[in-house]
Amino acid sequence: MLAARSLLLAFALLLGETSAASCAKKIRREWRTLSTVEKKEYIRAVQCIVAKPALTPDFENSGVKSRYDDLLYTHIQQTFSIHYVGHFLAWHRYFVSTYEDMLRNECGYRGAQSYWDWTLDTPAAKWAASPVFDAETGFGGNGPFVEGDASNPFEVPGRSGGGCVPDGPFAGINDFVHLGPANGVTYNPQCLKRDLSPYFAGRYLAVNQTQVTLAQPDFGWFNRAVEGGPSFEASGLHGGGHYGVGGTFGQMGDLYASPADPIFFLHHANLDRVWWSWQKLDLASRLVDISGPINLMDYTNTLGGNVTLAFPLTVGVSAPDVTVGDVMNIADLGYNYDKVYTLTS
Ligand SMILES: *[C@@H]1O[C@H](CO)[C@@H](O)[C@H](O)[C@H]1NC(C)=O
Ligand SMILES: *[C@@H]1O[C@H](CO)[C@@H](O)[C@H](O)[C@H]1NC(C)=O
Ligand SMILES: [Cu+2]
Repeated sequence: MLAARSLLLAFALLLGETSAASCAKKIRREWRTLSTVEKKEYIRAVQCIVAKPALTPDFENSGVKSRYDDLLYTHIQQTFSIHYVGHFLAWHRYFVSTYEDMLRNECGYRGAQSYWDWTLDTPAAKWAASPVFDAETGFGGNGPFVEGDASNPFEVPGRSGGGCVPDGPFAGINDFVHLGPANGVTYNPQCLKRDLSPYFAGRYLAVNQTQVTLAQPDFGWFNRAVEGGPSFEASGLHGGGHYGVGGTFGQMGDLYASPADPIFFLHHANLDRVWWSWQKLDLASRLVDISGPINLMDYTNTLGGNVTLAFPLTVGVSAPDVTVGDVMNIADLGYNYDKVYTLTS
């Protein structure tokens, strides 16, 4: 009798906990603070999304094979309308949140999207040893060195790899990536490649760069600090992560096809966290502060006006269309961060 009662009690507690957990806000945490079990569970969910059939309607020789490709495809298709524009951060916030929901709703993942605080992996000498690149509890590491060409304008300074990722959960899969490079959307099987640049990461992802970014007075300047300019020299935090991981030959260095590397989502979660950190410095006004070009790099508004809260965002087949205003507050997207950056001086 006693045993039966305590069993019932245990069951009631379990039920209570389950329903509380499913409506509680998702708390995003830094990759290295997850337990080994949590890391493996995240990777399992990524592999599940990579294996699920696509929802994008089929087209001639389509490379869009999986739910993962649905997201990669919409990013490729929209490349020049979602970068170097006022809604860059808003679009990528919604994109990462959509991925987080897919991992949870379609693959049974119970955690939140994880972020990668790359400041912890600088200076340059520490970069390649980041826990994110761990073969057992991360995403695998650098590819073997591939000779470059110093006269190539896309030769990323300090690049050190370029070949297929040799270890970790995505190694040895010759068709891990189906789309790209660049704007290619027909089936093109490729391995996952990395071309780490410790130099680049050390220069653009250290705490000093985060501080310069957080110190910007309004959204327009903040956004430009995050995105940087179109040259390696003018990079900001965004380029720091992309070229620090992808270099010249890795998918992360490809403006179109960068979401092909699952690390993309941890990098962009941290950029989102930088934005949220900046918003929290003056939340009431920064929940509605948005500006910046509608057209690529039209910072002087000669081709069009500024992006507003009413500006539409789409991530294709994976989630409903929304507006910039719908994603200004991360509470409305059902997640939060365990920690934010603070402005130290
Ligand atoms: C931050 O520090 C790095 C490494 O010393 C340096 O290369 C970079 O220029 C600095 N950036 C800023 C914005 O001060
Ligand atoms: C766009 O927004 C910026 C920053 O708020 C402002 O300086 C600029 O005048 C605006 N441009 C137009 C065309 O309204
Ligand atoms: Cu992007």
